Amino acid sequence: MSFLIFRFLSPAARQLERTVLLTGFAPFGGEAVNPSWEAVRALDGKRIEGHRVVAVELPTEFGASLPALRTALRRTNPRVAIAVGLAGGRDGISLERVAINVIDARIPDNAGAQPIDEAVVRAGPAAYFATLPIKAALAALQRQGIPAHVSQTAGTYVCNQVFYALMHAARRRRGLRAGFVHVPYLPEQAARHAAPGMPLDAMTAALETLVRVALTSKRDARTTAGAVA
Ligand code: PCA
Repeated sequence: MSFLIFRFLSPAARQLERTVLLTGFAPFGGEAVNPSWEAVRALDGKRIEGHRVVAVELPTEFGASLPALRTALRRTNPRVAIAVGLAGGRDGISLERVAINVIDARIPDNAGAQPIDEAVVRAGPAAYFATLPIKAALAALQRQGIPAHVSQTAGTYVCNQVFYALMHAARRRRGLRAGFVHVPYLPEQAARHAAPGMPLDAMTAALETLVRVALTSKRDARTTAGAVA
């Protein structure tokens, strides 16, 4: 469908266009920027494997992030949905494997809320696995020379909450592949924190690769990316 025709379609007809939803987060914890949103925003409107990328910024708030996520899912009805957040201090791209049904906030969110040991979904299962082909994505990123690893925890803050809620919603959406990616600090943030960093264009390239792999690989690769401890 050409872009021109697309512009004149009703919202319902637009949903027929195949889309990929990417979300990033607003800055939090005293940082001026959140690289997750900067990287996702750079891909907004891009076509990848015949799908249009829609980028949405989520508030870094326990309360407001979930309605924003649900609205974005309803509006875009995506084939692939990847939520992205900042994990300052980590080295490289973290392909998250598992979302857990717990919130334990180390710092208050942007609205001042600091829930401790609460469920994301009351009576929900303890955890969900990402349905993205994370091993195939890892191999593709390694071929591209972008540092990446499979992570066994997305933490217990707003990112894990959104990841869990995304997977909870995905179980009722057939054909949707979903998951979560943490990105490290940008170089200027990394310098301030004496921590690892990554240039924005490498993050954006990594996300584009992940979307491409998610849209094209039927099954995940069978290679180990496990951890002993
Ligand atoms: N990182 C935080 C929340 C928002 C973000 O970008 C997290 O890892 O929970």
